[in-house]
Amino acid sequence: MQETEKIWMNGELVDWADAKVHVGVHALHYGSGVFEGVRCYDTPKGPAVFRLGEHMQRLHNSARLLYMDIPYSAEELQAATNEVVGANGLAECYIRPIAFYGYGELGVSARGNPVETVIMSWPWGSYLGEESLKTGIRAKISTWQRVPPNVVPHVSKATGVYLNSMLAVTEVTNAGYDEAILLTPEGTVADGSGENLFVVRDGVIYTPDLSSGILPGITRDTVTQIAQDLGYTVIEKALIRSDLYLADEVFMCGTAAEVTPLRSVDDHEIGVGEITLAIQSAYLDTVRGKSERWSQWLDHVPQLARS
Ligand code: PPE
Repeated sequence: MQETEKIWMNGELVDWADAKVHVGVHALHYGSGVFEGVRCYDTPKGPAVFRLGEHMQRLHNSARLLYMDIPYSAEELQAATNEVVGANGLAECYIRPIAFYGYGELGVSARGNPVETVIMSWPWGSYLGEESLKTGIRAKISTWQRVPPNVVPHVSKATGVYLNSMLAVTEVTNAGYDEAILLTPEGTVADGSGENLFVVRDGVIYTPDLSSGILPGITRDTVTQIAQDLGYTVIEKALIRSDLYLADEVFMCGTAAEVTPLRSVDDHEIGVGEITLAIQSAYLDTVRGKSERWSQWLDHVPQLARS
């Protein structure tokens, strides 16, 4: 990870090297944190954070599912994001807000522990490699299933939930593939280790519905709106693995992964399709402020604004 100058920690900017916690923090032992992944892109009017309000609202929703009160409102966290991104002065960066149970009482119950709130930002290029955006990646279905809703609320972007993704991606990358796809215990398609998933068949776009063990992705919502605007029908429904093998196109999307084509799934060749590439190009134009149509999704960083 590429270091930057400042990190916003509990209300103030601290030097990168000083943003530390004690080894006794609750979250380290029990995975009791919630986080976000947000991107800031360079636009003609200067750097802008994409859908920042929605990300901070989701952070609060994630916390609520863990009975956690973040001591800063979504609006305060938006202002804090501008502060740290402005201080680091990068035109494009990845932003990682995280709130977690800190140091106080050790034991499974989180009661008695303060909630620590941190926002980091650093340069993070293509998640699955620069080439992957054009040529696509090779995905494999993991033998690990997505955590079901009555085991851990996967709707919460909680740190502990990511052990599930870590196992899946480790398994398939060890086997020589680029990314994992997880199925639910019922056998329907959930998502990637860090992305939502879309399938194209006969010109219609499908994506697993929100009851399929998925995170309600902000990019998933962006892609749906952009695709509909381009004239495509987007249907949310339960998908099974053969829907992936027989698809004309499959792609994954997420803040980090943006819109990445899957050129094969479990060695079934699919190839990179034109609907995927059209959506990818509209997505990248949107986040970089090249299309006025979606300018309401861009939060310009005041400190870095260009006229
Ligand atoms: N599903 C999962 C499991 C997931 O982790 C992400 C984001 C998404 C869907 C897409 O959500 P959204 O970013 O709102 O469109 N994964 C984040 C973290 C990746 C990581 O390796 O860390 C991200 O993309 O920032």
